[in-house]
Amino acid sequence: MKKTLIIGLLVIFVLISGCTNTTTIRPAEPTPQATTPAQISTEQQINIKDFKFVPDIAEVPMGTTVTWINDDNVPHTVTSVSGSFDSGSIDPGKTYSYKFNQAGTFEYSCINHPSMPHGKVVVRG
Ligand SMILES: [Cu+2]
Repeated sequence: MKKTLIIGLLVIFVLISGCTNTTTIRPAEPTPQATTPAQISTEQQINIKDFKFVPDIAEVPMGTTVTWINDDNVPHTVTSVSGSFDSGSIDPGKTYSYKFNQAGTFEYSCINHPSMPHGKVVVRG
């Protein structure tokens, strides 16, 4: 008889706590912080070393400024195959930067060394 009472009380307790849990109003989730406005500013570096663009394919988000660094001992150029950009001569140790504001694949070469493998910048929209 006593056992039944205890079990009964336990059942009631479980029911009450169950109900309590389901009716508890959870604190509001913290509102996500507003992300930085649309202006995304990222940078990508490409080295020109041993007559190669490293990396030869750079995938970047739109709006990225790509900077080429001439790590060789001779001048190179970064010249777009489609004509959209051209660094002119980049002396050893110097850099050239170009900001990509349009999505697409931009292939470039070095005018001084036509045998150099072309590089590519792939800009995601
Ligand atoms: Cu070159």
